[in-house]
Amino acid sequence: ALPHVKARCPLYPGSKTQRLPVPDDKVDWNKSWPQYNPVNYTDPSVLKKPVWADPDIGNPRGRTGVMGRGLLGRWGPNHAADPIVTRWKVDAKGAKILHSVSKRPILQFVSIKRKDCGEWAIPGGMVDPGELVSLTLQREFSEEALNSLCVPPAERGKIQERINKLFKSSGFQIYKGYVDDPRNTDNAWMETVAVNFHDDSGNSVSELPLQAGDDAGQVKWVDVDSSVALYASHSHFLELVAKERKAHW
Ligand code: RP5
Ligand code: MG
Ligand code: MG
Repeated sequence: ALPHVKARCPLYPGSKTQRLPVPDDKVDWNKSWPQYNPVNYTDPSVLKKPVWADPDIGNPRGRTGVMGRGLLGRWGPNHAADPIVTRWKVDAKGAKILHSVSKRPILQFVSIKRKDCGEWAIPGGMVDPGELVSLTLQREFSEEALNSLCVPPAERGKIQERINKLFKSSGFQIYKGYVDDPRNTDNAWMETVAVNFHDDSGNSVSELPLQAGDDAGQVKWVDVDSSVALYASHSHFLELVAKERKAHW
């Protein structure tokens, strides 16, 4: 293809903005040009946020020190969903155990150890194009905490039934928005919908055999407590769950 010419016109249309002159041999992105520092320009009419214009592409929380998309596929928000599956910590007789300091019942949540960084996390994942978030929540939990991708078809039905039951039950949306994720850049960042599915009686998902799968290396029930270090903003999501359920934090 011919290198564009009009897209390099010295004066940007409808403005007094001068483009940085780009020589013919530097048009190709593959040609190294470390000093390339183009003018940043958005017309005031676009900045006024008309319905047809995108919101500002910049990271809504501020600078991150990296431009481009890093590990993230999408410019702007990259959408994920986080299923927070909880139960009460009980003794051998099934009675709730109270925390010695806060005197509140202790929640436990299904946690996975991420293969990418080794940190413990909620078994969340990216929303596929066109996928309903409700399905993402169930699919990611099944893949990462139940290893559904590797369960033989014969056993799949029974587990799926249990899971359907829990995830059909009213999940409680605990958080929606920006995630403080280490992969974020100035131009691409994680956003999530975190939903709490609580097995109050301890007889639905609590009885499922946990098995790590996909991008999870380990899986286990972890006590919900402010001292547990977790990936990205996940500790904050659990704090919201604990407050909502009047549990120990
Ligand atoms: C976090 O990354 C989200 O809260 C979610 O848990 C996770 C989604 O990314 P992958 O697990 O697919 O890498 O920001
Ligand atoms: Mg996943
Ligand atoms: Mg994941």
